[in-house]
Amino acid sequence: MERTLVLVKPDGVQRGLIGEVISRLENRGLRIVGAKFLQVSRELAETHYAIHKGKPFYDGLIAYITSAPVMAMVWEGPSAITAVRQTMGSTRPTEAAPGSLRHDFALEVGRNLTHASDSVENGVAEVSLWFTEQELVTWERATDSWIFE
Ligand code: D4T
Repeated sequence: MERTLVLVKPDGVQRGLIGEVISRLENRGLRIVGAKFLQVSRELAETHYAIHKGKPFYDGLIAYITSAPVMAMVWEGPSAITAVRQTMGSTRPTEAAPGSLRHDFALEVGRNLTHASDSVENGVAEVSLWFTEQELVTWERATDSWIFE
């Protein structure tokens, strides 16, 4: 079982797409583990995007993610990293597969609606950056055996 951090970024929140993102992940069969709605601090934004420091789009990225509240969530499931990134679509919305969230709801890389962890290791690191252990719920869903093999 893998865990991934999912963010509905400020554009997704402002456009009323939190429910759409949650629905797609629920429909896919992934299981929610934690969720919170928050205004991202500059400090959290800089830690989360530390790998991009120095890149031309870095300042815009920090301004974007701190511009309005985000919905932060943790989702789990078998191959959750790959499955969630597939549901989101490629980082650049014009390269995202038809049917993916970014294809269906976005146009520009700097307004690409969502974030999802890109590896198992980054999933672990990002979940512990955004959530405390107490904020995560370990539970069994009544439908688990019909979705998880
Ligand atoms: P996030 O982290 O937002 O889910 O995006 P990805 O994991 O899909 O992609 P990323 O780390 O390569 O990029 C992080 C973030 O930076 C923005 N970005 C990226 C941008 O504004 N211009 C660019 O050229 C790139 C590569 C979009 C996502």
